[in-house]
Amino acid sequence: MDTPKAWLFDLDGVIVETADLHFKSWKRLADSLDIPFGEEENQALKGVSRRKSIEEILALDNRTLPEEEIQQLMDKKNGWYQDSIAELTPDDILEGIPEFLEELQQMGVKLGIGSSSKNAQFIMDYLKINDIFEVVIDGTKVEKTKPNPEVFLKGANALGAKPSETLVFEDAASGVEAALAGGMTCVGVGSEEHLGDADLVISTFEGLTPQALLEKLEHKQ
Ligand code: B16
Ligand code: MG
Repeated sequence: MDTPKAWLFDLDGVIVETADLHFKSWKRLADSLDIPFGEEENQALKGVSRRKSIEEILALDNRTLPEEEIQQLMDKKNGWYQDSIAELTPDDILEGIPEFLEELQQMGVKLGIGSSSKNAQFIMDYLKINDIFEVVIDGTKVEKTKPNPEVFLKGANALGAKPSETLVFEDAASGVEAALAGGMTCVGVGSEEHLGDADLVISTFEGLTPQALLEKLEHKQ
């Protein structure tokens, strides 16, 4: 394929392994509510907003709670989660990502973040990656969570690219769905089992160059 003009990266699970930190905090909350919750149930929470996540957890046990209690539970989970991300350092950036981003910078393409998280800016500060990305669209800037394409459409637009000129990297099925619904090409980062709808699935960025990735995509299309 032609070199995309805009390269949009999901944050949690693509740039840094915060997906596991989200899981641990949700698991702690679910345990406190006596709601059975494991890795498989957690898949449905990846990429979606905090609000949608708590709704999914309560639905596992057909629970309904007053709005005030829902807010308290979200705040509790976010407190635990914020404590865990405060430990992040640039060493936590996933294998191969620094090299991959450096090559993209040398190629002169546009780079952006498309995340559902309202904590994205904190995480980017801890990882010291603010200067790399021209545009950050996160959970504070969208109304509709993934799988709605809003986050990526806003990202592409802010980078001056059409959806067809944009490549998205995502670790969540909801995010892959969002990118495809927005008319973009999507690379899934993770397993074929969960991300099979993506145009291409990679398990890691380690040892991968942008050129090699584009060749892989070319063979798939
Ligand atoms: P917060 P991403 C998403 O980030 C996470 O994948 C998802 O698990 C989380 O619920 C969501 O952010 C909201 O996060 O509670 O920090 O606002 O993968 O889109 O970068
Ligand atoms: Mg993610």
